[in-house]
Amino acid sequence: MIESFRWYGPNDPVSLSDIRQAGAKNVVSALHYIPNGMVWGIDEIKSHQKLIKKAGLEWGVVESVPIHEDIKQRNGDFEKYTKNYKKTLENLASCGIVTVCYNFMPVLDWTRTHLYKPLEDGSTALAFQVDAMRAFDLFILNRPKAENEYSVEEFNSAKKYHKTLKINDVNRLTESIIAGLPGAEEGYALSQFNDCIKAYKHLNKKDLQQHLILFLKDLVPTLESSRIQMCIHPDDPPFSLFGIPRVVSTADDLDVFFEAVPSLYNGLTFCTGSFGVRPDNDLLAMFTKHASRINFLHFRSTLRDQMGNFQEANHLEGDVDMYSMVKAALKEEFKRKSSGRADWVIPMRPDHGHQMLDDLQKITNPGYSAIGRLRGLAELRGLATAISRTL
Ligand code: DNO
Repeated sequence: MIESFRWYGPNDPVSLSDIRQAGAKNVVSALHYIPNGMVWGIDEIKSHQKLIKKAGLEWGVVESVPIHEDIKQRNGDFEKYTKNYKKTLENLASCGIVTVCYNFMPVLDWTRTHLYKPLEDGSTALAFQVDAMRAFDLFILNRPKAENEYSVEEFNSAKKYHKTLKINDVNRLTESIIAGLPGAEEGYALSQFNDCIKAYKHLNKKDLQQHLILFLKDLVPTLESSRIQMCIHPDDPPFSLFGIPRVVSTADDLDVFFEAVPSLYNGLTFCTGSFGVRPDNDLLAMFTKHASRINFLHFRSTLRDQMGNFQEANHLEGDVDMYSMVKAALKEEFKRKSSGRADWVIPMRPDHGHQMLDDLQKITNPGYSAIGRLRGLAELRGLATAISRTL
């Protein structure tokens, strides 16, 4: 695995020099300043690439080239945005960058209700609390007819939770959910948010699945000629929010997508933390089934409870059996190498570290502080080193 670290660009409080000291070789980055839907020009790509090279690192993975909402809804200017998307991919390939992560989550990218949940050891973690999400949906966003989607118990429990919130808590919760976490290319004001959700009112899961399939089918000739490995990121969290379907959450979702678009350039970002939130996802089985198209790894763990709440766990703790995942990844690399596949080394980044030590005093991108991820990377490196000795 190539040890990788995400970098949000020159404004990221975690510098390229920090990343180098963490021992990573590969940078995962994007041109976040380019509005969603616009073409990334070759000069812009090259100047970002140059910054990374100057620090002695390589820009190996793009995370993400975002998908415009018109493409997800397959209306409006989706043809123009698809054309622009292909151009961006060709430009990236011409600069030697061929691994591209993206997601197909409607409206919101990854979502949490709490960004700094205090843990017993004094660090903080990202967390998702179902009552908080439901309280936001029902009583803060006031989404029309949202109450029809919850059971009486769920409704009452959310109501009780909402009653405990002070105005500051309401603001913080709203911010956490809709303002856009780092890397989410869209952030919203409360007033816009209901409109964005409304746009999906007439789309069911099958429609959205079909939109994803049609988009990828359209991209495949470009992917194959430019040798671009598209790597879809799972939904985070892996279930529907605000009554809008999500289509990359389960083993079935992966089967439907990859059967419809079998090209190996239609690849997967295997994010153990995202898939791992669902107890019905057998991570190892999902990994093994689609291993040949897994071209990017997000290794992190989550800890869930019976109610559906979850929080980020230390990388080697929580519900993800990281030993099995690292072993599966190393085995896949070995298999690729033996069969002569040039892309046998898979980029892997530690994801979502806890905020800890000096970082507790700093302004950081939630989930992307330096020390927590450095700890994660170090633990994963140790695990991988030990396992590879046994293979
Ligand atoms: C969060 C990230 C996601 C991911 C996108 C991929 O930490 O894993 O924001 O980058 O969903 O498009």
